[in-house]
Amino acid sequence: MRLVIVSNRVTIPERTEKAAAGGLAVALREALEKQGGLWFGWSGNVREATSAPNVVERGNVTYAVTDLTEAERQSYYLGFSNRALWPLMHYRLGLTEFSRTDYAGYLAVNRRFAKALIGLLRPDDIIWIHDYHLIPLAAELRRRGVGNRIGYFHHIPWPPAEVFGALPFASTLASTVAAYDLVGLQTQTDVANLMGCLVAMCGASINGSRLRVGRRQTQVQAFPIGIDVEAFRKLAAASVRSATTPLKATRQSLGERKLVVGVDRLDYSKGIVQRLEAFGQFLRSHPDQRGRVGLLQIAPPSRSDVPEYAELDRQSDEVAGRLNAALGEFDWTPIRVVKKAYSRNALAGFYRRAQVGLVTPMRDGMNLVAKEYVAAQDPADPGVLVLSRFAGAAHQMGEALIVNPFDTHEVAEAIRTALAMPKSERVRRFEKLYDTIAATDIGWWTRSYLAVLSGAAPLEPEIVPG
Ligand code: GDG
Repeated sequence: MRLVIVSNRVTIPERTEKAAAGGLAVALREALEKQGGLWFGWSGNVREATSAPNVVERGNVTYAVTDLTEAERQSYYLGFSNRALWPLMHYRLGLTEFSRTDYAGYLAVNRRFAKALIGLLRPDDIIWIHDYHLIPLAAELRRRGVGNRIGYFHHIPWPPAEVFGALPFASTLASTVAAYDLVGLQTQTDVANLMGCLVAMCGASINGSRLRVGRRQTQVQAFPIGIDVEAFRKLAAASVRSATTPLKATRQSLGERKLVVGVDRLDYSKGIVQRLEAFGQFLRSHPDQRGRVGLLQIAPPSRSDVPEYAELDRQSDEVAGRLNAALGEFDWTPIRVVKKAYSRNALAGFYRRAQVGLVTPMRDGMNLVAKEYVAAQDPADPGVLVLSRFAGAAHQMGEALIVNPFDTHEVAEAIRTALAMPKSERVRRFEKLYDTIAATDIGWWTRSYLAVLSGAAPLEPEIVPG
C-alpha cells in the first residue's frame, strides 16, 4: 500500500541533502521512503493565479506542491488557521479573530487541495493528513467519492466543547472530523475533548475508542509524538567535542555561571513573556543568585504577519529590557533573548550546557523541546527539566519539575529547586525521563499510527498514560 501524506507546508529535499538529525519532516520522509509514497501540500510560495501542482520525484517518493494566491494565504493560512483555530485550540478565546471571509477561504483551499489530490491518488493508497489547516480535507475527498483509508493527526491541543463552541460554525467543522477513519491526538485529554465536542455538537455516540456519527465510525486515539532520541543524544555528545559549535563560545562568555535555557518559536502559546517575568522573580526572591546564573531564550520569529505575534515581539523586548535594566550588573546581563534560529547542532549544545531547561508553555500539544532537552543531557551529570503542566509532554514526563506557568512565583521557586538539586536526584529523574522518551520516540510514533490506520493492532508499548 502506498502512503500519501498531506500537510500544510511541504519542503522538497535537495537531491544531495542528507537526512537532518531528527524531526517530524525527516520521520515522515523516512516512512514515505520505506514504502514509497506521495507528499502533497503548500510549497510555501505565493503566486498570482493557482495552477496545477508541481510534481517532483525523489527516489521512490513523489512530492506534489501547490502555490497559494495572496488572497488564499491571507484567508486560509494567516486568517482562519492562525487567527481563529490556533488561539481557539490553545484555549485563548480573547485572541481569537473570526471572519467569515477567512472561513470561506479556508474551506475553498481545502476544496482545491482535495480536487488536486484526487488526480494523484490510487485506489489502495493510505492517506495521512496533518494538522488544523486541513481538518475538512477528508470530508471534501469523501464528497468526491474517495473511499480510501484516511487518517488525521492533530498536532496541537483540542479544547473542551465549551471553548470550541465559541467558534461560529463549530458544529459544521467538528462534523467533518467524522470523515476520517482514524483521528490521532497528543493526549487523552485532547481525545476526551474532541469526543465531547462531537457528542455535544453532532449527536455522536461513543463506543470505547470509536465515535459513531450517522453511519460513519471513526477511531479516536492518543499517539504522543516523539523525537529521534538517539540522533539528538549523539548530536549533543558531539557538541561537547566540537570546537566550531557555539558551545565553546558560550563557555567563554558564561565562564562558571550556570545557564537556564528556553527554546521556542516566538509564539504566545509558549509563555515566553511569563517565563521572563518568572526568571526576574527568581532573581528578586534569591538575590544571592544574581551574577551566578543567566537565562538564554532562543526565540526565532514566526508568523510575524499576524498582528498578535508582532505584539508579542514588542512585549518580549520590553520585558527583557526592563528586567535587565533593573537586575543586571556592569559585568552581567541576566537575560539574553536571541530572536533568530540556530542549527540543530547549536541547539543540542545549548541544551547540554544548560543546568535547567525551562519549558513553560501556557498550552501546548506536546512540546518537542522538553524531549530534546532531556535527550541532550550528559547521563553522568544531567540538567533538570522544568515543565508546564499544560504541555502535552507533562502527561508522559512526570519526573520533570511540573509547574503552573500562570504562577510566576511557583516557576521562580522551581528554577531555584532545579539549580540546587543534588546530583543523585538529577540522575534518577533523568533516567526515568530518558527511558520514556526513548520508548516512545518518533519511529514508534510513526509506526504505531500507521499500524492502526492500516488496520493492524497497535504496537507496544501500549498507548501511553495521561
Ligand atoms: C507543534 C505543536 C507539537 C525551535 N527553535 C529552533 C528550532 N526549533 C525547533 C525545536 C523543536 C521545534 O522547533 C518546535 O517544536 P515544538 O513541539 O516545541 O512546537 P511547535 O513548533 O509549536 O509544534 C507542538 C509539535 O507540533 C509536534 O507535534 O509538539 O505542541 O505546537 O524541534 O527544536 N530548530 C532550529 N533552530 C531554532 O532556533 N534548528
